[in-house]
Amino acid sequence: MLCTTEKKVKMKETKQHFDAVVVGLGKTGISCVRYLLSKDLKIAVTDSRMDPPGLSILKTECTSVPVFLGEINAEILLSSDQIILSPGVSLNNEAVKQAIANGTPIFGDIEIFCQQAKAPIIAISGSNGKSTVTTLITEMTRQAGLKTSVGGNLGTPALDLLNEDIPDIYVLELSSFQLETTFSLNAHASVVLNISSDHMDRHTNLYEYINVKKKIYSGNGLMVINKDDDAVKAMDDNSRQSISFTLNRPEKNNFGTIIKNNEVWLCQGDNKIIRQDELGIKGEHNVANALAAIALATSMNVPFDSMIKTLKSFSGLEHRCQRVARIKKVDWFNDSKATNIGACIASIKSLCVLGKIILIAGGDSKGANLSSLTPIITKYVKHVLLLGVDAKKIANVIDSEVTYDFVNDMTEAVNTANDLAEAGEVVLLAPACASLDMYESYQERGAAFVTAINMLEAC
Ligand code: UMA
Ligand code: ADP
Repeated sequence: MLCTTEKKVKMKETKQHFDAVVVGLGKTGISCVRYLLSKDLKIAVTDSRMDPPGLSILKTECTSVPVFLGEINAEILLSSDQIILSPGVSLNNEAVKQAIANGTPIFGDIEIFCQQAKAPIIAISGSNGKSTVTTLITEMTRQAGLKTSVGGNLGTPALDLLNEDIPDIYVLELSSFQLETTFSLNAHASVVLNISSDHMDRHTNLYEYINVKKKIYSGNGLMVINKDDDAVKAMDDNSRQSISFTLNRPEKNNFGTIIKNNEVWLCQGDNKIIRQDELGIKGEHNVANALAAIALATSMNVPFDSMIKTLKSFSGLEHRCQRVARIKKVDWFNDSKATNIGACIASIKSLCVLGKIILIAGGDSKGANLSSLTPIITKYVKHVLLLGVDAKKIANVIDSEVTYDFVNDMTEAVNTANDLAEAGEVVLLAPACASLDMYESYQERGAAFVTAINMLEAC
């Protein structure tokens, strides 16, 4: 059931009254509209954009639904029994704040999903690695013969999953924005992979961001805890069933790594599972991701054979530390999805073994404190090419011994990197920032990088 339909709101001047108002007309908004209409509810939609992405679908599929565009319409929010908020809209939006003050229930699509789901949920959050772990656990469970439905922040809006046959398991990638408006999650197993400063333009401070992430552990399911991350470790609850992973030697029954005869093994306690060099995904951060996925998979009794097959065959998602070219003995890597400092640092750390790095960075830093980039850039980066709105902010944290240039666009970044790079070096796009100041998405930014490289190769 949706939240209470008890009318907490006296209708204001507007003559309309709605059972629910959907705020935001992106992917989530459209999935909410479809779901609510299937329940015969009288709904409206509002979006601050004049031409939101879901408008044409709404106009063709749901002609009877009134839409209020150009601002989030406070009057409409106050004329509704409940508000379904898209993840892209902040709880600090003025109209939303008025509705909260008015006592109108506000929640997101994941809340509705949690109330309706009829199969166990595995829930994944964290600043970095969510999509990688979500994909790994999905593949592992499918490899073991389970019927797995996957969605959330990764792509398919959660409510769309309810249109499919009931699976054995739902795997949900959940962002802090989605967790903020979720109250009934009781996952079979869940994990916060790590915490790094991100989305500081939406959350008041890191403490608030951490507390929102912690909501993924609500309920009484298995807590999977990253012992190497202090903020996550502090979320552990002794009264609950929990299992940990670490890049160090693990405690009995928990997951970690051990070195035997110069080989690094991923293991449970002392039991070896797979050698690090057999993993399809590379870099230390991906060892942590693999261990997290293994820990989650054990909660569904997935046999180690199925996990190992997946870990060998899965070589990573597009735009995540992907080698896209090798030109004159220089390797070019696309990590456009490195949209915060934690991801950028992980990326540099995993590629520095190949050679000195020419880093392409910049975009919208989302209010993050970038100072932790300084030592890693000093140690491993030869030159930085900076673009986007926060280019200067990054320049301010680069030590004087590392050189940098500002560039206007990706083509200029790639051309300059090509002039500077010498054999044995690496050119890495790992922006530490979101792409939305210059591109539609991180995918479009990654594609622009690859296109510019292809132009080089063609010359
Ligand atoms: N927006 C407005 N006005 C509005 C509503 C939205 O300007 O009235 C803006 C938002 O500020 C945002 C953009 O529109 O920049 C998209 O917001 P949305 O809520 O409409 O997004 P959806 O299309 O519904 O997509 C959302 C997730 N987007 C966000 O959280 C911003 C998608 O995650 C997710 O795949 C999808 O739901 C399905 O669950 C994307 C994302 O960038 C990949 N997530 C962030 C991240 O990974 O860092 C959290
Ligand atoms: P998310 O969905 O959380 O953005 P992804 O799996 O898409 O995470 O990975 C995005 C980027 O984050 C990767 O390209 C890599 O640079 C970095 N990354 C992935 N896993 C980790 C991790 N466990 N710790 C730190 N950085 C990571």
